[in-house]
Amino acid sequence: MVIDNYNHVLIVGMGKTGYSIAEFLKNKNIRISVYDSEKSIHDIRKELKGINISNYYDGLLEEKYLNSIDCIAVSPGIDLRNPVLKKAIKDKIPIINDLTLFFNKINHEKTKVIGVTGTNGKTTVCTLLEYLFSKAGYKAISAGNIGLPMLGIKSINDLDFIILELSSFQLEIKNQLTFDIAVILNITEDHMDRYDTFGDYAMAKHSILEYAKIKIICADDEVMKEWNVRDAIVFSESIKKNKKAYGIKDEKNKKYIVDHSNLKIEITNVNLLGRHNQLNLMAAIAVFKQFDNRFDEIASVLQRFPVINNRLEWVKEVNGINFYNDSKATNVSSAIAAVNSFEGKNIFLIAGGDSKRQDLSLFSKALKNKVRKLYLIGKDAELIKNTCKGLEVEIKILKTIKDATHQAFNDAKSGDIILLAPACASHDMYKNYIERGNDFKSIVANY
Ligand code: UMA
Ligand code: ADP
Repeated sequence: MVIDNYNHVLIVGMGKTGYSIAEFLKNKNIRISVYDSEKSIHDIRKELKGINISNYYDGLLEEKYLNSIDCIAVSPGIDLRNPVLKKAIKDKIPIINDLTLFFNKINHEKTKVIGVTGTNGKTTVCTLLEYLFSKAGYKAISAGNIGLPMLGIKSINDLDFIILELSSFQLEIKNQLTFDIAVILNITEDHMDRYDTFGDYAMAKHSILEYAKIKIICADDEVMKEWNVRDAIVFSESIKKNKKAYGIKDEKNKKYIVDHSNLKIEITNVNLLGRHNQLNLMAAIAVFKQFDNRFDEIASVLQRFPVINNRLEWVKEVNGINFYNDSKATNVSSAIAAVNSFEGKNIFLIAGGDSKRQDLSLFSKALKNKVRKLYLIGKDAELIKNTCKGLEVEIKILKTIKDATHQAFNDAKSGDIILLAPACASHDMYKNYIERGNDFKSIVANY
């Protein structure tokens, strides 16, 4: 796909991605029109800072906006099931995204591109990789779903590594993506409000592997097991016979990441809690090892890697009760991973929000014998309560996180854990999961 062959591009969605696409196209002698359902022309003009725009559209996306358009560039927030986009696909108007354009821009000889996807753990692994590469003396940056639009990376061809965090929304556009390494961490249910079936969601993730030079996947993942990916490097909680496998080894009360060569990296005292984070660490090590073998240094670098905000983040200990903020647990599987990280402890769990059409029965099953009390908030509190009826624990519905936290603090005793791991999106009560986490932290700060 060569963008210069097109005359008139319609950018759909003017958030971070839309602006970065306009910036990318501005000097290419291509007409640009823009659409955003919410934003006014005035707002968009202010952000575009003098970029020449042919037409501004808002409200509902209409077929007439496609007159004279020969390419549509969509933002990840745009649902491709929109009737106008479906019609455009039928009429063979190419639909591209920032990833398509990114591969137009990158000099692959100089800069290696690592793509990381999965339902959970993307930000953790991308941040970890950027940290590892940087500490090892490389120029590396992570971008994409993590927050910095990939087209916004500065001095792109000076970099040794670009680590792209990719959501299913970014991968669902057909692209011939030649990643130097593609990683899929796991595939469990999420974003079911954007997909007709779980299979559609999984296939979006699968597309990262199609043209990748090296593939790294989790051997324990039920969905990926079915795919029989050939020639993949795998990581797993148990050590596999496979020569290309990374596993965990327990030895004299210490924990190591090992492979079938001489690799042995101690991870006993890393700051990242839980078995899910051991998988994340393995994925990052498996990537790093493709380029660098200095593992003695890396082991000590790993020990210093800090917990990322809102991801199983320890907040405070009060009267022997420890508070953890996992506001980024926006789906069932990440909340389950959080609960499983405190084996043998009494957990007082705060959950709820918008459950995004997920299958909540898995959540209920996973909490059995682990959670002492469940405090539910938000839009789907009642729905979750009904699903968790069989749990035989006390379930309370509260209006706010503040009420839920106070209640949990009343109920918990020294040695217990109060955990915010909502299993749901936050937008029914907050702007995003960060605000939700900050709210929780500020409540706990007052204890
Ligand atoms: N809009 C429409 N019509 C719609 C939907 C949105 O016009 O039907 C407009 C909105 O009014 C808004 C703009 O589109 O002005 C927003 O576009 P966007 O939702 O694509 O958001 P961006 O600001 O471009 O941010 C996107 C990612 N957002 C989503 O995937 C929803 C960001 O991931 C990403 O960091 C950013 O690109 C840079 O690459 C966020 C996210 O929530 C953090 N991702 C999901 C997740 O992690 O679960 C996938
Ligand atoms: P993403 O960028 O994919 O959303 P994050 O690293 O931000 O991933 O983590 C999102 C949530 O998932 C957090 O609650 C975190 O504790 C949890 N998590 C991280 N890695 C995993 C994993 N491998 N499996 C399950 N949950 C995970």
